Amino acid sequence: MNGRPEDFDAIETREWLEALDDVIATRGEERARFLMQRLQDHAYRRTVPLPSPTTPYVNTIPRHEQPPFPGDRALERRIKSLVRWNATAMVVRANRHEDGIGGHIATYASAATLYEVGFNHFFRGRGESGFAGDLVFFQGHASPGIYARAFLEGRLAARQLENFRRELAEGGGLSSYPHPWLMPGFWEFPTVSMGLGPITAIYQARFMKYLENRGLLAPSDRRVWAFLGDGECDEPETLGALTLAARERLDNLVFVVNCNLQRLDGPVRGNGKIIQELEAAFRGAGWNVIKVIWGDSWDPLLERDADGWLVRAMNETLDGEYQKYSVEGGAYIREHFFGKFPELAAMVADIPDEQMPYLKRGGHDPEKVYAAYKLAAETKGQPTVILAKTIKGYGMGHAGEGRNVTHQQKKLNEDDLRAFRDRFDIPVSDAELGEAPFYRPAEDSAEMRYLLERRSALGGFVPARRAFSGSLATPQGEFFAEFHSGVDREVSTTMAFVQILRQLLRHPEIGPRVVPIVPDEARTFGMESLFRQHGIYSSVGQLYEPVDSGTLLLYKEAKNGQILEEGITEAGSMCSFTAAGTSYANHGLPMIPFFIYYSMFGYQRIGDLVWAFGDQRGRGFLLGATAGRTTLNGEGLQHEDGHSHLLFSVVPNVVAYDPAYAYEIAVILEEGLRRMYRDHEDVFYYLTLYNENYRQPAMPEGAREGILRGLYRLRAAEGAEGRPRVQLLGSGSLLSEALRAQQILGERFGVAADVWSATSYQQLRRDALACERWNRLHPGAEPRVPWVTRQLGGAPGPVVAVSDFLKAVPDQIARFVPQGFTPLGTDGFGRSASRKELRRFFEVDAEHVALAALAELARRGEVAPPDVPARAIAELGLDPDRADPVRS
Ligand SMILES: Cc1ncc(C[n+]2csc(CCOP(=O)(O)OP(=O)(O)O)c2C)c(N)n1
Ligand SMILES: [Mg+2]
Repeated sequence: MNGRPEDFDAIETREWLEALDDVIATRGEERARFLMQRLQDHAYRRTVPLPSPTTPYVNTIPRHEQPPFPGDRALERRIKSLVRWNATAMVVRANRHEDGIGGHIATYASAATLYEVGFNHFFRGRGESGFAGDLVFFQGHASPGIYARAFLEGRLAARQLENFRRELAEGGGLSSYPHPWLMPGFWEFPTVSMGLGPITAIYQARFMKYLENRGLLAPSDRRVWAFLGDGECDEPETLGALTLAARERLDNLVFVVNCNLQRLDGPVRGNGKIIQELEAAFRGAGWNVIKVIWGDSWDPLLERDADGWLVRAMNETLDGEYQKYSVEGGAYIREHFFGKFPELAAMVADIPDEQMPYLKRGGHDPEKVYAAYKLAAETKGQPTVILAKTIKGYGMGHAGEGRNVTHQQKKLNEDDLRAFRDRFDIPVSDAELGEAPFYRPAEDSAEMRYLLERRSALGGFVPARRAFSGSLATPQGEFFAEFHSGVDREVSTTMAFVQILRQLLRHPEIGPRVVPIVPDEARTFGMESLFRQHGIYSSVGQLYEPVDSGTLLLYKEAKNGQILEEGITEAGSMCSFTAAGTSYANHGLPMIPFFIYYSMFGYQRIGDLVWAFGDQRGRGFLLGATAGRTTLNGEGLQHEDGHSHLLFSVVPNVVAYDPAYAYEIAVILEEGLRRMYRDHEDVFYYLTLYNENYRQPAMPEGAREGILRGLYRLRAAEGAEGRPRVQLLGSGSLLSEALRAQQILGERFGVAADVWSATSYQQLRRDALACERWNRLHPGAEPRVPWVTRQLGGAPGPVVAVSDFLKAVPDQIARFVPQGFTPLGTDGFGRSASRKELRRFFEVDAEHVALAALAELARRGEVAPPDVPARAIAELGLDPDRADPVRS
């Protein structure tokens, strides 16, 4: 195990070790460390492979360095037992109410001590301001324990516990997992999608330092605690940002990994050792690693282990074997663990079999856990991970302790409950036992007073979510006027957006609250000039002279830099967006993040983080730049985004726009700022931005409402009288193709076309569905008419819509357009080609728009079928036998 070679000369080994002991004793630890480092360097130069990145499989903190435990062990055990009981009863009762409703007992059962030590001694509440305290990320599946504690604290009623996982039951219930959307006064961080909690926690800790370094938040010793599972560590997000945490010296961050050696199906590393593997990963990334493997009953054995037999057995035993020990009796442990070496067997000869199982694991020993937390809290300049070894389903006995099926065990029979009650000494009588009743001691009992006193000393209950109620004076009217008047030069919507962002950054009140976030793409979007002016945030400032120091566009890093230039990590950037977008709730400090990225690498790549952002009521603007399947010249299949609008349409509180012009962007941003930062709406915005340059016209009179609702008439047909008529809808860059089609139709086919800007099919559809629902539920009342129907219903002729997205995007409104609807879009894989070629290939250019309009008119007999469409195909140079782009 651990690639450890055999010791074939024990005497020589002992001499080396004694020499080191001697140095420690006479010259101190510092000198010993120096010698070890020299030895290591020397070995490296002699090409001796470096020693393993792991330390022995024992606690990082030896007993003699353990601080005294400041709490009342007996009372804390009692409280913990009651929490265990209520958590279990809650899950068991829920499943009696409704079979299959689910819930988890085993996760919390393994983590109870890890949480209780935190609750009694470390987690700081929000304090009087309501916005201080620690940010604690709870493992999603441990929620029953967190609810059970809140019940003891008097924050949740028995009725709510009764309705665990039945939120729609009368009197309200409790959500399965941490969801701020569902329990906004309680949960702060959605963690249940594995991996999102840990990576978000890292960026929350980093953002706290950012706020402090920018002078927006007073420096404090507030901490971020993230509790996660050992199985969860297989998610790439969990370990993906570890180096950032170390690089940023996030000593305000503590990870606690509950290493119960199991995940859902079975062992996490049956053939290996998850704690050692994680130790290597975290240590290699630069974290302070604290292993809490063994409980105090092992200490005397370890202290007698002068020749290292015990540690060797610990090192060599696999997790699969450790799991087996947790379900087998003492005789088995004696034979298979202590029986590995005769010297080891001799050490435990006087321990009877029945005592063996009480050789506890470290994560179940409050003193060991306390020591680890204290050391973590005192560590400077580094984040800390605590790797705590536990048993999954601890206390569940035959019903599940340490078994592979334990994760999903949610039904305990009376015998199981009795064993549980007896083990944890719960005052529930035999007669009541079958009911699995909740139990809360009297208000003036010693345990209740202790529990409440501890929480009050630590600043209040955890978790508790608050939302800042003050408003930001967001800019309105005048501020945006300059963007309404059009631009004479040809510019892209990306450039227009950056111009608005620049002005927002200069705004006296909200400027400092703006947080531009970009994953290594600022030059692509023309944002590099912001570097010099606003600085790129760096916790250490700039320690080198930048290569471009003499230029205007210098790459300036600064300790108070405002821009979060995240490097190539959309997931990390999304986490920064999350930290900034929830700052109003976590710190009482509303921040305005603008996360601008390559739209293809947005939802498609990090959709689950976007979903979680919605859940936690985050606020801010996501900007999918270089949008469109055809507008992005040359980049091809993996870069050309033709579907993010479909993906974003699924998030209930996102407001998504596909604007074409600078003034549309200005109107949308003004409204977004108002809704989120003045009126506290829990929404966030997604806007697509394009890189095609064209003239930005002035805003037409009265367009504002339509821009926001998703559709307005941009240019009416001229000389429509007596001619066939069509309605053309265009979005984003492709609005210009609709305008060109208007011209083609008028000049070459005698057809009059009105052109509309469709800024948001998502908003149009939501409004239409809301009207439809209301009408269904109010049969006698005056029916409500959706905006889209009000706009297009009376407009003459068929409707053709074109966008740089899948046909399914405009198709969202088809049902609400009475006169028929033809969507054109970019279904299919992108191609490396020019804009013009791509638009022809995907059949979204003006010529195809014109053809679609004529085909629809011909079908209705308003132009001569089949002559007119056939003439269009021939005259406009369209190839009818070209392969369908969706299949080629
Ligand atoms: C992304 C994601 N995939 C799968 C799941 C389903 N799931 C829930 S808990 C679990 C096992 C968790 O194991 P571990 O992280 O070791 O936590 P433990 O319960 O053992 O403490 C799985 C697979 C999930 N919640 N999220
Ligand atoms: Mg686990």
